[in-house]
Amino acid sequence: MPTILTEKDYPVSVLFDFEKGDFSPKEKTVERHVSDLSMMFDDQDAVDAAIEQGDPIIYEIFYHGFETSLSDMALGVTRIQPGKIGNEFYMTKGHFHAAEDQPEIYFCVKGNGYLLMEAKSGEFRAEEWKPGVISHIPPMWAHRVVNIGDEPLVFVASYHLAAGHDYEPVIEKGFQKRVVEKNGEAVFIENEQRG
Ligand code: S6P
Ligand code: ZN
Repeated sequence: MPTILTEKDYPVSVLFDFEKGDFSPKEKTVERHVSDLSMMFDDQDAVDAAIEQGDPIIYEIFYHGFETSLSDMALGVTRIQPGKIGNEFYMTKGHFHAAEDQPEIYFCVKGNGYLLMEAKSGEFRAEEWKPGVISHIPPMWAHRVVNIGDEPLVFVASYHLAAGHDYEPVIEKGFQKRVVEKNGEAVFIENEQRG
């Protein structure tokens, strides 16, 4: 174990902006547009139309790695825009962690929606989200967030970089349920991809 501090072993703080749902300084920003999630939505005609109309941003992720000599605790803030593809609400791609023993903490700071979680063994959970809800995602659960509101939904994530991402199972089969608008309400419907 090293006992001498190196340059990266010193404390770091960043400032969160509650209005914007962003923080600074950050190391990296990733934008996900409709075209990055094209296979995730049910209505492929609506996907094509949205891409033709300028391929809008569905969400952005702001990152800070906080890597030290001995640890890799990371901060990710995700800001999901309000909107739908067809009648399906904007959402994150969703993923399992590549390292099966890695959990994560999500903290909803702005907006309304759902955290969907699904285990490979078939269990499904949906947590209703409003500002202030903090959710623990245990290892082995895929996780996706859906924005059902009229404003951006913003959440803070804390996880280890070693967790990694496994998107393949979600690309292939989606989650068990989709969140769609029906008569002005957000409702859950079965994902027909599951057959
Ligand atoms: C990382 C963490 C989040 C997501 C982000 C975007 O483990 O769960 O930072 O990466 O919310 O979601 P996705 O599914 O596109 O990676
Ligand atoms: Zn994750």
